[in-house]
Amino acid sequence: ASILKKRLVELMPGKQEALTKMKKEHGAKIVDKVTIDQLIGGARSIKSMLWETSLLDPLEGIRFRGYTIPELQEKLPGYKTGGEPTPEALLWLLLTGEVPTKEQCDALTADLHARAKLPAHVEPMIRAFPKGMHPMTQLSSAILALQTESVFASEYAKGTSKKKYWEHTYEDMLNLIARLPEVCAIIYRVSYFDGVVPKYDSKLDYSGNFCQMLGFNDEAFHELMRLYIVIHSDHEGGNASAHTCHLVGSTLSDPYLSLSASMNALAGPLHGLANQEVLGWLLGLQQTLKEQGKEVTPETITDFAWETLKAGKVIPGYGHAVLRKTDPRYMCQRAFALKHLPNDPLFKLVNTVYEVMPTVLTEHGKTKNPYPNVDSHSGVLLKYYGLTQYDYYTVLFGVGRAFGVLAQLFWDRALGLPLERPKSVTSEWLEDFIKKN
Ligand code: CMX
Repeated sequence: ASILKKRLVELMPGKQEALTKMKKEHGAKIVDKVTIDQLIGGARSIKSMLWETSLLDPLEGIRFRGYTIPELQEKLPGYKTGGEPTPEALLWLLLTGEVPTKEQCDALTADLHARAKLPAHVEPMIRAFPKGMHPMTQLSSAILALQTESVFASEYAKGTSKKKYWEHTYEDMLNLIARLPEVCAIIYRVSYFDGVVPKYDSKLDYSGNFCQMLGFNDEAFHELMRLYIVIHSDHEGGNASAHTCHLVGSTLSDPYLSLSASMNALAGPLHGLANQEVLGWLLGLQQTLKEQGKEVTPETITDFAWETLKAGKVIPGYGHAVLRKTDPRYMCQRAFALKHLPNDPLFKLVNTVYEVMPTVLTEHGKTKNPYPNVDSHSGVLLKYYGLTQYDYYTVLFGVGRAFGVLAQLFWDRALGLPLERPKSVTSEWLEDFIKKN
């Protein structure tokens, strides 16, 4: 077995026992209450789910296994010394809670490369999709098509024991993560180019190979991709893509079925699709002002933002269901831009938007959080390096998100978490409840 699997085998009994003990000794303790507002309002902030890999604080932002993004950048091994943390290092951390050594990361890279070969039917299927099918639809469908290889599904059909679920999930998780780069590269090269995909290069790390298969050989872009995958991986359990994977997986649907469902949630404009919407909004802003013969200034941006709001639309990339301050995922992308592309005009535009938008949204008076989220910044960085096809951006978010939700799915099965089944009520039930209370 791989060194990662061995480490997990060592860690699992302790975690399982601790959870059983906690349930036995403290199971009846009350951690939260639910108001009617929350019941109608999308269950906002009700604590009702176990999620081990990360935790989100409304003001501080995300911590992965206790570490902030700057701490990950400092502590996790990079591809080169001092570089951005690698997704392999992050996966190790998410799964074990421990910071890996460079050797452990390299072993995981090699393991992923060894698992990367696609089953023969997947590439022809992607190539047969109609032109113009959204890349997220292609991604979700391709993940479903990969499901023919699910170890979990085939072992379950053979009658495997509950005690082995974690192991089958582990195999599916790594196979699936390993196969995403080629799937996504085929989607990209077929959707926007001649369909020729550069050869898989197992001498590179996960992100480096992924970038070169997409057609990008600039090492700075590879560094961006490492950081991009890491920061998009996990954002605790309640967001729609994470929760979907957890919910679908709780029926013992295998990791392929669960991740495909998760990607469908990510494809919504209020969630992951916002990153393509942001770039569309910025380019629309530039174009409109150009047509009107106006300069891009704080005043003209403010006017354009009000037009969007008055048209009954949201400002993409701003607001958040949990966060109440600027997203640290935005800040780390900003720091990357300041280091690598300080003079890029679109980066400057993003900065000016950041200067004015919180005031506009505060005046608008609806959103609880007038600050930018992760999606506000990612497109500008990708575009700078030549990845200009913005309806592809959410696919990259999806690759990142797979690392987080699958790591948690592993623990869902390792801890034997049950079928998820919250209680719903009708409005008549609520009216009756109100009369009595
Ligand atoms: N522009 C305009 N209005 C906004 C807004 C924005 N950026 N953010 C929130 N609002 C509005 C909401 O639409 C809501 O209006 P109604 O009362 O008319 O329905 C009101 O403010 C209150 O919303 P909220 O409690 O502040 O925010 P929610 O928790 O309901 O929603 C989110 C959170 C992210 C969906 C919302 O802020 C939004 O639509 N933002 C724009 C889309 C976006 O950037 N999504 C990406 C989020 C990150 C990710 O998942 O990738």
